[in-house]
Amino acid sequence: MSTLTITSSQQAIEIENKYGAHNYHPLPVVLTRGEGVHLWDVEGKHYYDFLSAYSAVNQGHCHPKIINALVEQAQQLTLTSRAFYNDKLGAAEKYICEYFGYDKALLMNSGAEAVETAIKLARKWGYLKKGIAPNQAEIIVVEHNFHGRTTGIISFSTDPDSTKGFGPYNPGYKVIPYNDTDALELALKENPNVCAFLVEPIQGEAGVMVPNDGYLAKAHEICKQYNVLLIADEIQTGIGRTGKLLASDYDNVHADILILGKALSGGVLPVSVALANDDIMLCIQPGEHGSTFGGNPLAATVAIAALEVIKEENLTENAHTLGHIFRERMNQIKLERPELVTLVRGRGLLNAVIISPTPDGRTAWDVCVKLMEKGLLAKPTHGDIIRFAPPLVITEEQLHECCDIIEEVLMSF
Ligand code: IF1
Repeated sequence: MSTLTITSSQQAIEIENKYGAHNYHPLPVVLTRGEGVHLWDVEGKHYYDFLSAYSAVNQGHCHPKIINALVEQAQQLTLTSRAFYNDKLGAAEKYICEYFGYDKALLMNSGAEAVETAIKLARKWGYLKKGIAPNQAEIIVVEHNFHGRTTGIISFSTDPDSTKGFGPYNPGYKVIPYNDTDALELALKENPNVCAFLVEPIQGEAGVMVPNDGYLAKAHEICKQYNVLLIADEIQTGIGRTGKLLASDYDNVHADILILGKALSGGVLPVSVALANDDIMLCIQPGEHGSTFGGNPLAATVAIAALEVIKEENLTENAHTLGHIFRERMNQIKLERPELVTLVRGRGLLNAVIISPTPDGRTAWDVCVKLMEKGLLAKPTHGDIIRFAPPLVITEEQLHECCDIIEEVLMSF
């Protein structure tokens, strides 16, 4: 059985179509190399990356410092399981805890695993510390949430594509509107069994839904009033993406449980983490939770390097500054084409542009295909929304070049 060498994009697409599950509908581009904000396809065509693998590549593709850390550790020790200690996990836990201001870290792999970990921590805390009766703990979530794709997590999704045909669903969740603290207060007032409120400080998949200033702060106040934990899912919004280290920082909120993933490794391998203080984290005792690869020395080493890059290269500040420039440029286009570009929103370099279908039925997907032809990669979501999220290493000059491409394409619709 010979190993396959891909020599053309068409060949790659056909092979994937034949042998791969059809759980995605990718843009027809086959990438083979990435560096910083740059991507190249199999035919050598260059693209600017404006998705960053859904904000996993904040540090830019194949960042040399992160790759060097990966390669060096990979030649020394990659996995011990947690049956034994290793010399890298503690260092990473300490670094991450001090970086974000928590007592303890529980490292996992995918974002969904860290979300499930946070749910288990909150429930355990609810039983042991809040005195909720066994198996009665409830968690409040919001409409249009996205927290991952496990059967547990989709149990509280409001997106039919994420839930249809995957039942039965787990009990123990109540959905309220996003950006509505009255609804949250009512939910907590009427139900003493609520252990936590799980929310994205800015909703990514829903289309970069930015809540009112002060929403998260008010929500946290209400949670404290009713002895309920605030769980912030910053897997997509965290680690500099929105122009602050965390999107929660816009409201000066320090969540009781903080969930990170994606850019925690700079897109090099899956690393995620749930962070909490001792009164919550120590509710889970030895043998009650874990994972084969969670906290492996390779992931631990890469996570430290990925977080060092964010600080050393001032990527959070860059995202804040360039985010304003990007939205200004997009709003210029909106002024000229209000019937096509109906809304621009976002924070830092997590932005979305809402595209109305053209009279001849062309949609955000068609815009993204044209952008791809012009050398810029972005992905539509929910039909009419294009998320624009380049790596945070993008320069002002590159940003303007990319805005020129977006402008040229939108003005041609
Ligand atoms: C897909 C979406 C983005 C996330 C937040 C948890 C997770 C994610 C806020 C789970 C993951 C990814 C999943 C990926 C596409 C992408 C995505 F479109 F699905 F919703 F970014 F918006 N919390 N988001 O954004 O983390 O288990 O994937 O590591 O499933 O298609 P994961």
